[in-house]
Amino acid sequence: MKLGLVGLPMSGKTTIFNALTGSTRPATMGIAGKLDVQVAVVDVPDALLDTLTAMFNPESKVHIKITYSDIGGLAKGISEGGLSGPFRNELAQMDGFLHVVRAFDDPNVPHPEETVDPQRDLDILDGEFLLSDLLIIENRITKLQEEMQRGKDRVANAKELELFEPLRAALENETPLRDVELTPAQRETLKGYTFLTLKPKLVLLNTGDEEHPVGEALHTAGANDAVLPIQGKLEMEIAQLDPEEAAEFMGEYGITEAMRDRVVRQSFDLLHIQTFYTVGEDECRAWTCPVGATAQQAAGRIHTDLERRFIKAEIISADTLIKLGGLVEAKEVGKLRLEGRDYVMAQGDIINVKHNA
Ligand SMILES: Nc1nc2c(ncn2[C@@H]2O[C@H](COP(=O)(O)OP(=O)(O)OP(=O)(O)O)[C@@H](O)[C@H]2O)c(=O)[nH]1
Ligand SMILES: [Mg+2]
Repeated sequence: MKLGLVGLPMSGKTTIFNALTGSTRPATMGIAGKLDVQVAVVDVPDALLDTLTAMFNPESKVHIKITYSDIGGLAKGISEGGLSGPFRNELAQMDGFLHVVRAFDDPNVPHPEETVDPQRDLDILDGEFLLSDLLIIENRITKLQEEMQRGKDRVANAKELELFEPLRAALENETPLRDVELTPAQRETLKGYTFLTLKPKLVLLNTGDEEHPVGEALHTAGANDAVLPIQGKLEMEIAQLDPEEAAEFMGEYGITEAMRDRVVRQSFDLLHIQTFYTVGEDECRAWTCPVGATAQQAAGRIHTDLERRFIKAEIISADTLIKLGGLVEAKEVGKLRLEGRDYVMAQGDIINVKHNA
């Protein structure tokens, strides 16, 4: 899973990147318009996986991984005439955005817009993404109309135009594409375009050391945006402590859950994905699958062969297995279920795929 940190200059992207990844990247001032990317891959902390590993004592333990990219260089006006290729390519690779918005005031930290106004800043960057998508749609519509006039692919082109016209109208009304209702077939057509406003977005409101109630800082966000208030600098300091010190520090500041864990949880929700496990003496591993995925589709996440040759799957929830103490015990009391290909996976299921040779 790839998450991109975006935001206006000096909003705290690099600080939060360090907090999320435990990196110690210096907070140097980026240059507006110059793409600057730093990447780190981190294991998703997972208490259930830890317990399963303690039970099975396998040779290896594999966490779900998240790739965080600190994407510097976005700024006001950058989409005029279209976002440049390197920016779009970078942004297009992301599964979702963590949009950092500055709510902290600090006389030592210059603000590109002079004053602190989180709602304005959120709207500025959202506007840039809307404009960038709009330009792509307008170009496409022009091209489709030209082709139709020449009599090329009339039916297919008419269908695409039918899809794109309302999308253009939505963007002109400042509605991101993620808020437009689309059929699965339409989503499929749009996949090739990597529209930025179609990607899930979590707003990280960087409040600094003070409390800024979300409702006060962001009055129009919230209708469709998920917002997480965080104390960027403090979280970066916590990420650099050892676990014991970190717990003590968090206690002092009344922080009950580290930002890293909150961001992961909310990102999973936003991307509609969930966790499942495979266990054994060789390996205990956490995987992701879309919410609603069937057992056969989950098998495909492990290996395409397992999906093709799928017969049945043994399923038990990790919680139940841990309570019962092991697979043998679970089998004895009939809790290890045999499920067919259409079984819908639940969060925290353990799967053992039975397949054709
Ligand atoms: N007071 C205060 N300062 C912060 C906080 N978070 C970040 N800063 C400071 O704000 C400045 C900018 O932070 P960065 O994390 O570098 O911001 P950025 O968005 O990566 O900036 P660019 O890369 O230039 O776009 C740094 O001096 C940080 O120390 C915070 O929570 N409180
Ligand atoms: Mg930076």
